[in-house]
Amino acid sequence: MMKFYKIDSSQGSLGKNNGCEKAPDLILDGVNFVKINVVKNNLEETNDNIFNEVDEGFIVGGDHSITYSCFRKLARKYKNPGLVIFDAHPDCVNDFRPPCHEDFVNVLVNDKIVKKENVILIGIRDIDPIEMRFLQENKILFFDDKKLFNDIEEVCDVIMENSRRFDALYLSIDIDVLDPAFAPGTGNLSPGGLSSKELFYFLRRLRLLKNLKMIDLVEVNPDKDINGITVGVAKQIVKELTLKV
Ligand SMILES: [Mn+2]
Repeated sequence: MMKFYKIDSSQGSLGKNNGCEKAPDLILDGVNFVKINVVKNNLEETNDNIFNEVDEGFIVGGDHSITYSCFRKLARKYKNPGLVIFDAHPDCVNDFRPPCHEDFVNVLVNDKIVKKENVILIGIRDIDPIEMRFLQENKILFFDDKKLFNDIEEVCDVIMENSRRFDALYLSIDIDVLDPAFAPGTGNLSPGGLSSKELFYFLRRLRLLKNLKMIDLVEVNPDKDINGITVGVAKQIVKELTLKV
């Protein structure tokens, strides 16, 4: 049985996705979970609590800054962990401390918590020039919308091959990787994303990997949702990834 963790914090979104702290209760409705101790107005202490209380399993946020502390925990246990991220944004604008939802990839790489060759970004399409420079300088493997559009199966083959190299795989899903038509309830909408069906295709293959140890799902915002579409797709993502095969 997969263990579930709930992190109801939007502090790391810097006010850009207030309301996403309400998502875990809705997404994990009817599921047993461990509740991480979130300290109001204190991102640093919240991050420490996440690091101390979280372990292998499925973590539902919350904003994307939670990945920083969750991945750190995995990196403490394994020598060669990898980080596969589905996101419209590369989340590596600054080296901001404590890391927020726009910077955590930058901080994980700079602090060598993750090897730069062990990071894979999928679905990025809203990229700051600073971020593009960071990705290129560090030779981070990424699949933007153009590369994805060519042949999604071939892209998935490459991701699977790379992911098998890691002794532990962390899979992070920012709901904004989906096109806003499929997930309108989030803080930073970016047109031209994956369809739900395309994301499920990736997840159905990735879930087969034996080294998959930790998963997170972030940035779902019930306050910005329309007819529960986004919460609905988030619930389906949890189902797809926890189905016994
Ligand atoms: Mn993100």
